[in-house]
Amino acid sequence: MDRETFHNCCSLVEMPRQIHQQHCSSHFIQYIEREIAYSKFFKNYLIPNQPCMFSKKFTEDWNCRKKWVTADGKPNLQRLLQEFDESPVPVANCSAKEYNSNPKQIMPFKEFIQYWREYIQNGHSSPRGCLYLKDWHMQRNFPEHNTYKTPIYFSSDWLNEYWDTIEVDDYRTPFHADVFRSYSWSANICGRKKWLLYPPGQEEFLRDCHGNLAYDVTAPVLQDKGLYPQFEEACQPLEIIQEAGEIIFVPSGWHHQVYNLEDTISINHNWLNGCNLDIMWQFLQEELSSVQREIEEWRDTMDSWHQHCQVIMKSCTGIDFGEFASFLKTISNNRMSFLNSCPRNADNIQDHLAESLFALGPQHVAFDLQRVLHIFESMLSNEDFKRLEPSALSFKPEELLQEIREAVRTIV
Ligand SMILES: O=C(O)CCC(=O)C(=O)O
Ligand SMILES: [Fe+2]
Repeated sequence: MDRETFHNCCSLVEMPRQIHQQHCSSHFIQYIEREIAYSKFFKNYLIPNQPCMFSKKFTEDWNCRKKWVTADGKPNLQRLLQEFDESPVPVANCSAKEYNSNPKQIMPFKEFIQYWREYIQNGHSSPRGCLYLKDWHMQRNFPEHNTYKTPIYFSSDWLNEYWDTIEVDDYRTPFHADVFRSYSWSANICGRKKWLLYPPGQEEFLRDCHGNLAYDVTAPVLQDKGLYPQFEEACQPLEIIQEAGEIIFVPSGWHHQVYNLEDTISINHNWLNGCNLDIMWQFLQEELSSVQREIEEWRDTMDSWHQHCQVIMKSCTGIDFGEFASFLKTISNNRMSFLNSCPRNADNIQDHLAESLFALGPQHVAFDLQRVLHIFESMLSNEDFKRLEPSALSFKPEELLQEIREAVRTIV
């Protein structure tokens, strides 16, 4: 990141961002034909939380694009079988609906490919329903396959784990926003998809009279005013066709529904960083409030009511306030270690992290620390955070806050 972008973006750090009621300002998605500077992507898409599409130039040297696709653009099932054979993979059944998603099972990759072959031969139907391979952490399990390379634009990735997933499907993904309100990028290895995208806030108009999100935003039932009282107020979604090789950037909190128009293989990745950390923190506070409303009636009869709210929140969203604090601690400690040591061999942090921080540059590290500091300050003044039992945290938040403040003071 360059100095100018850093200084412009740091003035945003203190500014409360209004992402919660965006309107459909344009019916077109910005198209990125060839390489642009990282700062440009940061300034024009990450910070303003705007979607864009990268051309197939950005994936043309990926191994999976060369090996997993036949000359006529179809999935190369033979080749995939050779590579993954008996590996267990998660498969969802999109003919069955459990709440707002589809039930999943684990099966050998081979068995899924056999199903898929039959499904294709049978004119895209099967007595077993419509199965699709989803959320498979392929890159994590087979790093030696060197399947693809994450573009630099998506490399400031604070979700410590690799959440690379690969999907093989030809159906519809129900209407949703991604986990923790993260960003996502999704590359089509082969096939085509249609995306319907709604800016953050529009989902409020797409709820039924009980407050549940629509499963399919194109279903005729949404016209029923009794069931979907606010549907008329929703804007038209951004409708995008994604071709083979293209990568879509889906910003934080943009709800989406996806159709596979052909037999498709795609690589999806969710990520978080200093640009959308405030959105995640806002989301976690809203999740906790909704749990609190849900069990309000027991508030006065239970001593550990607040602790229980945290437990329920963790089981619903996968994270509670204590873990969010640990997440921020890891991110800030890594950056402070990086700045304190010679960048090329920062011994306290993993090599690939040091490499990635080095590539993004010291201005980016400074930006990251400022953002963590800002959210940490907000968290420490949150009443529910103050109520956490000391045992919920593995460190003293005030001490860490001082350390980060000191680090930021020395670099700005
Ligand atoms: O490609 C798809 O089916 C969409 C996947 C998606 O939106 C997700 O996994 O969050
Ligand atoms: Fe998604």
